[in-house]
Amino acid sequence: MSEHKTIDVAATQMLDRAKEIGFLTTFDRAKAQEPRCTFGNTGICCRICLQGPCRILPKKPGGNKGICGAADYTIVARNTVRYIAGGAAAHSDHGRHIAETLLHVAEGKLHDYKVTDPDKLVRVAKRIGVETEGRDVMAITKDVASAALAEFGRVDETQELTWINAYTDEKRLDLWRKTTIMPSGINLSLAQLLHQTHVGTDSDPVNIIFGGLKAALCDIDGQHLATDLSDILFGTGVPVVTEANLGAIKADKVNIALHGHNPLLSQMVVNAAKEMQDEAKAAGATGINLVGICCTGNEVLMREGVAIATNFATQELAVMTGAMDAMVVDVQCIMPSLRSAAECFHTKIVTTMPIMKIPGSYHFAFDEHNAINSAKEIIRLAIEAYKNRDASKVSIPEIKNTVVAGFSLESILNIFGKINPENPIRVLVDAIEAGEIKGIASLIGCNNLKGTHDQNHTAIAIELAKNDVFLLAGGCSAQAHALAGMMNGEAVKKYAGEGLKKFFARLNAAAGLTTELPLMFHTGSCVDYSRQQDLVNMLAKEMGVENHEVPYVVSAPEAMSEKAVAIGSWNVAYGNPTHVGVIAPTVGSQLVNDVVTKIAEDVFGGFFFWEPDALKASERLVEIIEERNWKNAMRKKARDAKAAAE
Ligand code: NFS
Ligand code: SF4
Repeated sequence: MSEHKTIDVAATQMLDRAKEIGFLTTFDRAKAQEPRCTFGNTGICCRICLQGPCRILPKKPGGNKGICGAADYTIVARNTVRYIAGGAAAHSDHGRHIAETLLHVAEGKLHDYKVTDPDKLVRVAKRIGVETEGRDVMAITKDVASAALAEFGRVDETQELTWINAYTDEKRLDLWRKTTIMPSGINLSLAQLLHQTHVGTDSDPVNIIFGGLKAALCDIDGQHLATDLSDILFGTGVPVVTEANLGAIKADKVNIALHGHNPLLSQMVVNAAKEMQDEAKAAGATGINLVGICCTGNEVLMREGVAIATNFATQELAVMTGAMDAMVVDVQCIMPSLRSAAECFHTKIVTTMPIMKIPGSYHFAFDEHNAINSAKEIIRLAIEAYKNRDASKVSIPEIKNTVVAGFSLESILNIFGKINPENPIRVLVDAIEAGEIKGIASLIGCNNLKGTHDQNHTAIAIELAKNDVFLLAGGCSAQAHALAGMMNGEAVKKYAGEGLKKFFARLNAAAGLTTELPLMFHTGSCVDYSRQQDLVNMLAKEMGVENHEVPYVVSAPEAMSEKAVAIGSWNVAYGNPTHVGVIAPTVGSQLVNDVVTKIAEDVFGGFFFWEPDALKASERLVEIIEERNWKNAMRKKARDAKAAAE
């Protein structure tokens, strides 16, 4: 644990507050975990069967293997891919929930949801091979939702997942087929992976990793359909201006934080809040103020411009303001400690999903059949809690920054289309080929208190921008930039290199927005990273190169969750160099570590690298981009020379 807890000034103020009232936050708990156990830290502790834990003790006779004989490479590989299984399960189950809801909309069973973006519905339908000509919206919706649900239960191994097939180029698909990582069904691959890693099943580390990559492709499949169907249900993001940081919490309003990942409920709360301002006024407040935390926050930011309160590591600190009346949570990345934080104040923590409860907190079973009323009930709980708010305990840091967000792939292409209407993606390719920008980076992932909160997110963004790298961002990483005041036009002036500045000047002149474009384009929540990959796929096609030749890199400076491992893994399978800012628990086996950091590149063109130092990581990311550009230039030269000779 580093000496400085966070770079966020508002969070620092709230940490002082927590200290005053004697509340131990996640930052204190992170410290309490030091020193870490080396076995666990490097991945060589196995608890897969009840004979364990078995630890690798190389020098002890009989200790260099587990009791069953599993070597370090088997143990490390198994542990790693089980993270992927957990992450892919979380993402795809989120997608399944959305798909089920969309199907029920098509069947006329739900009244509070509708198809908000029929154009996207048609685009998705065409892409996945659903007939659209002359059919009505609900018939198409039903087929699209059914196709999504079919991804989960498919057991015929001669078939393949629909979504990744529809969005990935044939060469990459063939590579996945050849390496046996092409999945047929999501549930099947995840069950198989748990089977494969059961005691006494697979001990071949490479085979285990390929099983893990298969699950990782299920992750992107589940992610992609979650994004597509959420856009269909709630609308596809367009640029919005809002604000971020704890200063977005308002002393005179009923404050409700939307936290977790699933937009099904949070979108309803947004809709209901619009109608319920008077109820809040009747209770003495000036209205209802919604703020977002983690990826539920990103969902409602993208579509509704809801302000960001904070990101993962600092979620408890939103309660410390004393002005948070309710925190409505759904699934994933919600700290169980929120309830004890809430006990120091009047805050109501409201859990809403059957698989996510916190002992002692308030559970309100959210019912999609009665969604708006459910949302209203939840808002009423917040209004009731507001009446119990102790004004003497309110202390909101006066810190907030302007944020420009809402960059779905559609809205990015729409902006490029203002410059080149026939071929929007060409704008990015031209900028790369002219050397105006070097390439593209996605800044993604979580918070991880093995380092200083948000420090490396922002430091890497600054370095890459300085080097003329065009930035996309999502998840808690995007929130880190937003909290720090870097997701706006001012940040372009402050941090962008000369080429990137020129690129932005052209975009701003053409875009016709009422605001300047931000330093990084926020594509949404972590479940939305298919937006990034779709863009890269388009780039590859337009540049006439393969996926792994695009000057594109990914950085997750504070990766934490199992979902992050799954995301990183499919990025590698797609050919993307992927930086992780924490040392991964693969280092306990030289062999496994070499496979994911070196051999992966020979097979897929993508690879992982671990680098906790922001400057070193940035240097390497820029080098990788430059190397790809150089190789592309060489290939072009060779092609031109050949053409001239013919
Ligand atoms: Ni992603 Fe978003 Fe945040 Fe990490 Fe958690 S909220 S889905 S997992 S911590 S970025
Ligand atoms: Fe030990 Fe093998 Fe059981 Fe793992 S699977 S806990 S290495 S006996």
